[in-house]
Amino acid sequence: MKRRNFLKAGVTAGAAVALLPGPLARAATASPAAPAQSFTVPMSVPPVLRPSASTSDGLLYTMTMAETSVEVLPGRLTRLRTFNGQFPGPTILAKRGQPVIIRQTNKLSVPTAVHLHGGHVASRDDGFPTDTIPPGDTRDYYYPNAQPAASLWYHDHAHHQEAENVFRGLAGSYLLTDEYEDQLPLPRDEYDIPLLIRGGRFAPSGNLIYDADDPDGPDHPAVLVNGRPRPYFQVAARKYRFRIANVANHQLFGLRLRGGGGMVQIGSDGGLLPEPVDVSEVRLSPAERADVVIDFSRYPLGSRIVLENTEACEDECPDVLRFDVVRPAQDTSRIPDRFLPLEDYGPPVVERRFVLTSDVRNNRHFINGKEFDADRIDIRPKVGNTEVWTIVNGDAAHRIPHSFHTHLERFKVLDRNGRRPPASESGLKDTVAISPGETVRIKVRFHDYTGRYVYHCHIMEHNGTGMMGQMEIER
Ligand SMILES: [Cu+2]
Repeated sequence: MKRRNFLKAGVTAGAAVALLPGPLARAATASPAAPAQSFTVPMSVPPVLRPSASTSDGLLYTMTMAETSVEVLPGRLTRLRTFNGQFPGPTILAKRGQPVIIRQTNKLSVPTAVHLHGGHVASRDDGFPTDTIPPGDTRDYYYPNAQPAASLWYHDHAHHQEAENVFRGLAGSYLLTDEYEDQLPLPRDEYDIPLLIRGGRFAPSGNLIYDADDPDGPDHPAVLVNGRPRPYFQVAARKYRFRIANVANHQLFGLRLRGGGGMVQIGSDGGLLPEPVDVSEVRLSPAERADVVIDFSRYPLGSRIVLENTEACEDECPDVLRFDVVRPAQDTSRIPDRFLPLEDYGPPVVERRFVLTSDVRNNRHFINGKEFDADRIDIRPKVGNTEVWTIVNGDAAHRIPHSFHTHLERFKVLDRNGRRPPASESGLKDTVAISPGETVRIKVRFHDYTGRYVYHCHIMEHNGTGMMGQMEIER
């Protein structure tokens, strides 16, 4: 039987999945471990990596990609592909104007390519899918950090290998700040926490079951936050900033505080929004990020507040994380009324159209009818030009969502099906959800770098099987 991907449609069509044969039966024979009970383990915060040297080119960080056994489920070890033995990888805290070099050594048995997602970096440092680090080799990636503050993340991007590499652990946070953000009275330090959210299916042994058709599982048997299953997190009764990232291969998350309770979204993929937005739910397609502030001072001490996933509700929406309000705290943080206006990209001089389609039977994915070919340049944008891209999800019939990501440059979302996007999409972005049948227009500007970069669907199994294009930016 050919590899099939229709279960991905189950992300939005949960009920229909149960009627489908094949992969579901295989999932059953694989005997996945019963979902862990919610809230039995504390959430961990990925440790911040210290630089190993300060060089004239920038701060040098050292990472090794290797197989490591890590306790993910309580009391069991999971064999993972890790950065520095950690799952998720260590957090990099970077400052605008202070370049970073990450020296990556690949001790895995598969090639890797490290991509700084949302990073404005030279082509040679972008982790081009075929520009890989062979097993045993070391490579330096140079990140100039010349862009505004943003919650970025790094992950593997080796062509055909990225989906499994990321599923097995190769992802981490890269939080870039700048002088403007640094002087804002937002929650900081131990009150500024990354939340990397994804699914995972585990065998009774504790090992992850990777199924290219359906890596997160049709029934989302485990949701991992910072590498732990449905953990609890003890918080003080004050404001926190959470850098939420959907690092799943294909799963969508709609994150909401059960029982109501608002959040304030202050940022998205490309940095701070023009102004904060009150939200009751944060919807994230794969690779999208949202910075939100939650004020726990409105809850009495002892309160337990569940963050739930509205994308997979039956009687109740599944648990993701529980915040336990355990101690009082001083709080001098504040959310400003507004942040900076977005850069003016000016009028577009080029318009392009990208239609995303799938051959479900053969698990092939296309942009404008073509599969990715590293030897073919699809578009040649010019430095200094602003372009409007119309992106069409042509998979309405299969009910397959897509998540469109541009490397190098951040874009503005102009409209969805001709309508203004929600305020949560009012900032600069690098990834945008495109629901089945939807048409989204974005405006992108090519500022400076020339060379080859990719743009693709960030559902890992889609870009790995064709839904990716190559641009060569020219002067
Ligand atoms: Cu896709």
